[in-house]
Amino acid sequence: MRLGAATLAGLPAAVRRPAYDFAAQKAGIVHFGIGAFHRAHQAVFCDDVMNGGERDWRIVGVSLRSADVAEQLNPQDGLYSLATRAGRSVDYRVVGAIERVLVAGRDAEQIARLLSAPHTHVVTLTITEKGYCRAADGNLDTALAHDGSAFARLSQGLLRRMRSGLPGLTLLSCDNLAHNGAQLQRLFGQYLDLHDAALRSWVEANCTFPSSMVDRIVPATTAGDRDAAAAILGVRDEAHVVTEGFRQWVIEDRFAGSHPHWEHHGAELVSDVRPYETAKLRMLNGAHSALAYIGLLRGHEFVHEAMADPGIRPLVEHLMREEAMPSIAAGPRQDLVAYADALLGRFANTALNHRLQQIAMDGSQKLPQRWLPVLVFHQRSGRTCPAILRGIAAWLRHVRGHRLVDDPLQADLAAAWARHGNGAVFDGVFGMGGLLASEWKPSEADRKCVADAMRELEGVS
Ligand code: CS2
Repeated sequence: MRLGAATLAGLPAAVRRPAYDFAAQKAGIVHFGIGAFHRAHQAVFCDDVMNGGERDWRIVGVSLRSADVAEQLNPQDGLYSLATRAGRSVDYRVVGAIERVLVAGRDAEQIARLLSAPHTHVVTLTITEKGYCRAADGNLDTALAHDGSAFARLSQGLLRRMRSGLPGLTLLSCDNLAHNGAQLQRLFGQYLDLHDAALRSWVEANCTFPSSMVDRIVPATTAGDRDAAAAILGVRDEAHVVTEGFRQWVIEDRFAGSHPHWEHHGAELVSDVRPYETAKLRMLNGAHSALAYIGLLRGHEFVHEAMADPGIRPLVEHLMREEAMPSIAAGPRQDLVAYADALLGRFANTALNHRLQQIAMDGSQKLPQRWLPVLVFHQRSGRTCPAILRGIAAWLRHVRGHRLVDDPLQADLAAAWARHGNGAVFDGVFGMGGLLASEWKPSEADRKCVADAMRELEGVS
């Protein structure tokens, strides 16, 4: 037996479920990139909104790569369970916010129809860093923005919307990118420049691209998690998601039309998201990446295990408090010391089993916003960042390819290793003309620090 509309009533009483008639709600949102993160974050906010009485804010999800999530959710009427784990307690609820899942490469017509429907007001995106089709110089890589990409689907749907004389949409990026709204606007704009100048002008005049900071730790669901859920629910849930208690969503208040009142359910609407996204990228995500690469080299599997390693934790604290924190201009309501304390507590959550390997993927896309701006900040006053530099050394070791490397630049990174070898790979990647060349110009002290760390990590890998 599978979770679905027909089995919902039979679930144990302790499992919370939608208090609204989910099947009667229209979809007001189209979401691109319907992974576990979306199901544990934005979809839950929408579920809360509808539990609170607002109507027609269901979501149609679009998968950009495989049909896996469609196969998990569609036979379950879009229903899935969410396990929130804190210490020894686990809370289960069923979320009714997702109507169904389409697949970008297969359902182009349906996606275009939805994007041009009068009841659609908002498009949200969690397409990961690489979904933005950026080339090394930050501009659009036209080869990546192929026909099945989010940009292609969006432009097709928005063209129809423009022709129907409907109002524009709010296009809301929920990815871990600095200035994610502005980046989406710029890159999608470059895509439209190449394809349809009239549509580009219409989008500029009618759509908005608010930035947002999203935060919730969501480990990839395992077979064991699904079995544990089945034991509680009494039915199988192939779309089950596991998460932590904490959640945060800070959204720039710039909507093109109506939107769900997420702000009545814990989200914050602000005029400037930058201090929040900077703190999150540099303190949370920056520390995560260091934990991942150093932790994997030291033989750990999960974040909480790496946090318990006395050879890692002080370094992570140093990265957060001494390197990232001073580089952030905090907003008026932000307490960065309390933020660091809370993050260390969240990372230590032994109930989550958050795999380091999950964080380690796509490093070439993540590090530029997590570590490099911090290095640039300190470079201005001649300081180095030993913790980040150790992270860089561990990342370089990681992408050498002796273990599983999942990164769109994997082949280029392997080539950099082959060309430069141990002694020069750092300069080959971060120096002038390198794959991750940036404003950061490594000093002699930086080089020595990375070289020492690479030698030392060689011993443990
Ligand atoms: C992580 C993030 O996988 C990663 O790179 O750093 O997914 C992190 O767990 C989330 O951003 C937390 O909100």
